[in-house]
Amino acid sequence: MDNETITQTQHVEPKLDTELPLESPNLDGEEIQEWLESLDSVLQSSGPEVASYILERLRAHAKVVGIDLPFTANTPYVNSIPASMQPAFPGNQELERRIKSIIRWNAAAMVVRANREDGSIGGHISTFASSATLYEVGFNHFFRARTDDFEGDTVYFQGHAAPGMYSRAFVEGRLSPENLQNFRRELKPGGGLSSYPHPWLMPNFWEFPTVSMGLSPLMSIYQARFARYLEARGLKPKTDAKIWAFLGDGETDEPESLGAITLPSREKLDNLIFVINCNLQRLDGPVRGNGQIIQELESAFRGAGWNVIKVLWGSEWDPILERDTEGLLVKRMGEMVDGEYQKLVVSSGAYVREHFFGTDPRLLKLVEPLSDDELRRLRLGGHDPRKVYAAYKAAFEHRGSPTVILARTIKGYGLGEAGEGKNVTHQQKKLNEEELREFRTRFAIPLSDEQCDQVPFYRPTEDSEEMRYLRERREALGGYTPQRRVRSKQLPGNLEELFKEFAEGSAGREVSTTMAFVGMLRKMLKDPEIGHLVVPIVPDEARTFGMESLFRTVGIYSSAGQKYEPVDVNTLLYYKEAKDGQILEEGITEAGSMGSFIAAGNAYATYGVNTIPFFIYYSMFGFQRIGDFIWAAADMRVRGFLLGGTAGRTTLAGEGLQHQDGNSHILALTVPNLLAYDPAYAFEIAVIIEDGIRRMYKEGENIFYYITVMNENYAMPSMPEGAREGILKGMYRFRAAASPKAKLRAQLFGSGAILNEAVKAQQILSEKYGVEADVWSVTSYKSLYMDGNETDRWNRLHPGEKQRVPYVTEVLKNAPGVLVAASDYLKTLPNMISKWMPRRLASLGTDGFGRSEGRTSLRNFFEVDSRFITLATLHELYSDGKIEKSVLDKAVADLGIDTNKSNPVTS
Ligand SMILES: Cc1ncc(C[n+]2csc(CCOP(=O)(O)OP(=O)(O)O)c2C)c(N)n1
Ligand SMILES: [Mg+2]
Repeated sequence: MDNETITQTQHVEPKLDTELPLESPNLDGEEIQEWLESLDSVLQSSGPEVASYILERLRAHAKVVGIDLPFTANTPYVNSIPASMQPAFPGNQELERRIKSIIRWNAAAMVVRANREDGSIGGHISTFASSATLYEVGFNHFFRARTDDFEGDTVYFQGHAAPGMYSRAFVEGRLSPENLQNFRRELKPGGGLSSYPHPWLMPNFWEFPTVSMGLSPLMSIYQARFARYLEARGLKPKTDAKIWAFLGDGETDEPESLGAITLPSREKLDNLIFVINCNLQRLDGPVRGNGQIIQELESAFRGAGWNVIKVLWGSEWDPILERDTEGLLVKRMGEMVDGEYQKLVVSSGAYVREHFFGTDPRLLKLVEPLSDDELRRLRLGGHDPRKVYAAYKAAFEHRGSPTVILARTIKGYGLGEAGEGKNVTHQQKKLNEEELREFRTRFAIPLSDEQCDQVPFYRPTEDSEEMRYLRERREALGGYTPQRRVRSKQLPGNLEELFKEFAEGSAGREVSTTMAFVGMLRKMLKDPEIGHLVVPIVPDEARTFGMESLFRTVGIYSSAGQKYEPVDVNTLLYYKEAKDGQILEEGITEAGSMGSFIAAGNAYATYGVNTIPFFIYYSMFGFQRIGDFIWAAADMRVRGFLLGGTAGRTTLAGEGLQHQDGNSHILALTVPNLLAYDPAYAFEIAVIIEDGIRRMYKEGENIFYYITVMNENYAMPSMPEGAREGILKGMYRFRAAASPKAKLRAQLFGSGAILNEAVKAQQILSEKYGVEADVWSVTSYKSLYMDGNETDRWNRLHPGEKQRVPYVTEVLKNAPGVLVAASDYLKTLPNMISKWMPRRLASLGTDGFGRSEGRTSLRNFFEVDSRFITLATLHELYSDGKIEKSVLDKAVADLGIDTNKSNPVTS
């Protein structure tokens, strides 16, 4: 049987009739038998394709003549690949079993030892125990390592199965016993192993953080699509490399898990393989006690156009199924709910006989030759390497759509009384001596009882058959995996020239920072050095940001090209889709766009390609909505630029509560290696992006950027002399006071669009109240905050040495007068750097919900406009005894401030 046939025929299930009720009162048995026989004869004489065609015709005909056929996306509850179509297992099954047992032992030992030392340290035994075969078949036969000549397969390992991966790496000699001993104890001398896959913590080992469930399915989908994008654009060779994602069945309840599954079938991503470990259990109990998670997932994935391969029953079931000529067993298999199945796992052979087979004497007859013990040990598909191998091979060879393998397993497999199949098994991390000995015996680990009690890590000798086999298999697959390797080279060249024009300002023309950014993007796209590496990503928002001109110039990526004439073909900026299009227009999915951002920003490691992603989106739908993906990107050392568009709570007019962003810069504080900027002017953005590309792609720093851009139009000034350093560090004096020697002095701090309000206030204060103010553009409160903390920390740890001065303190050391900050974000943003300022800071900000309104009204409502900045400055001077109360009262009247207005924070 060649492989083509296997993939083509796996949906044609010889026993398809068993999904229908066996007894139907009005059916003449003979008549039905005739139909079945004639189908069988077509199958035999003309093959499955013809048989399938006839059935399709019959279905269509039935519809025409008015027969209402119920829709079902399910196939019977049996293996998708029947035993007759199973390929031969190419490996040495016995050796693989022994290697797997050793890996099982060390994985469990690692967790048990860690918890003997410190019972609070945690870890998981049961997840890997259930998925060991799923991984080992992959390691021995499928997962190809990344080498200099081949990109390698990309594997997303289920986070809680991490001990299994560590254990294998230990047996392979890549991790030391000390490393294993320090599982979840990374701060111990000699280093330890992180609880879960975290590239930040183990940058030479893990590639993808997967333990926040639901992220890896979506990330892997967009990774698979991005691989195709790179190929279509000539940035990497076309290969048959696969993206494997190992998921839990409980994990599929996360909306992100199934939320993007129509994309890979639409895009024909046959480079994508999901393996869902269906142990029917999650943390608390059954995933679907009253239903069947496997059937539910099958219909969801089939409905979405995936190739679904069910691996439910092990080889021991094959002869029993063979004897089931009436389809009774298949029917019985399909009617059990998962809660009952779970009960069978923990029950005796006699119980299985009585409760599973005992419902019909004909079923009992099928298993008559089997002893109770044999009945109990009938394996499930996910624990049978032959079945798993067949599924992986079919998935590997399948063409035209992604594949999902639904593998049935037992949670805590092999733990016996200690937890196999029990509801508490997920959190089992301690095995007592007896349980350990049982586990040892079950998996034939060569340890005496006494040795076993010490829970040693076990590795066969280098010249053992096991070690030779294991090494030979991995060598054949290109080396060890998981392994993170950065293969990209530094970007050459100097980008200062590219951005130079933006230092000159807009010569009075009113533009927004978004427009300025798009101008820069356009220039970058044309640049011979970096143009091809730029990846613009938008979630159906290009027009919002004025990017539609790019549709035409660089095209929108579409694997299908453009099969239609666009409605606006006669316009200059028509909607151009192309096979080598550069823009990733993701539609309304910030999560999906972030998936692309992650794939593109991580390509320097996965593919050795320095793609530079620019993901622009409504800033409110970033951290707030998809913060966990941004956190994962940070962990992965992703590089690139996130652009929070239409930013600022009072700058985005007319929208209201769910659009107007006053918090993204607060949330950006939470991501340690993210630099966050709130620039006001084009030259600031130019300096930040130019330096960002240098730091990330030339210096190889593990940072990425968040830059807010606004849609308010105003004239872009030219760059003040010497501003560059301050722009990057977080603040610089944008406009000095006209008469610095004046008696009444102030320092005004603004950022983003609110900087212009500070500039206006500077003028009002000077003209009407004789107060001379310097205006500072605070481009990054986050950078100033980090610098202040870092300086404090250094000083604390080095008291005897010359004390360092925070940047904020340094630049303000000769700045006289009162201090007032105004922000389009929460007041806490300016407040967090006030302790490094020379004097008290008055902060204005946009705490509170908000309103659908125009900018002027909003800035009045939130009290952040030039009038309120003026008032706050005068109030500070009054508090310092520098001006009379009457000046303040007059100002309130002159500025038209309603002192009884509602409080924006609580209204
Ligand atoms: C987003 C998220 N929510 C909750 C958890 C906590 N958690 C860890 S494992 C687990 C159960 C996993 O069940 P399943 O996906 O079926 O995996 P299994 O261990 O059964 O293979 C839960 C709830 C998490 N890691 N991530
Ligand atoms: Mg599960």
